[in-house]
Amino acid sequence: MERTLSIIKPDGVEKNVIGEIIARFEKNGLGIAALKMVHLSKKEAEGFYIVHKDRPFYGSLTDFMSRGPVVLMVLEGENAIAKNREIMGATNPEQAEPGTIRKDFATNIEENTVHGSDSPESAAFEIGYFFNAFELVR
Ligand code: IDP
Ligand code: MG
Repeated sequence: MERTLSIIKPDGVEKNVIGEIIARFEKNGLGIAALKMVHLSKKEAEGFYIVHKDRPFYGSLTDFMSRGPVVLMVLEGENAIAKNREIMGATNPEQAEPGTIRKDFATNIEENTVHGSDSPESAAFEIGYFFNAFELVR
């Protein structure tokens, strides 16, 4: 069993596809261990994406991530980190495989609908950034 952090980004919430996205995780064998909807502040988005602080898109990415509500989830299952990344598709929706969330819903490389942790280390940091032990309900 492995856990990963998933975010339905502001564009996904705006497009009204929260249910469709969650259904894709469940149909692919990932369970939900924690879930909440929040509106991140600019500072909270900056802290979450601190690894990208020197990238040219950091300012615009954190503006985007704080412009409206997001859905935060901890997904769990076998190989949850890799499985989630596969279901999400490539960062740039133009390069994403057919049938992936980003291919089907993303607007562009920045507004790409979902986030998923990329390693056990980032999953541990990202889950701890948003959830405490009491909120991990299984
Ligand atoms: P990932 O979300 O597929 O792991 P990362 O390279 O970790 O991709 O980038 C984090 C997020 O930053 C992306 O999901 C996307 O929202 C945004 N991003 C990545 N590359 C670019 C870019 O070249 N221009 C604008 N935004 C970008
Ligand atoms: Mg990443």
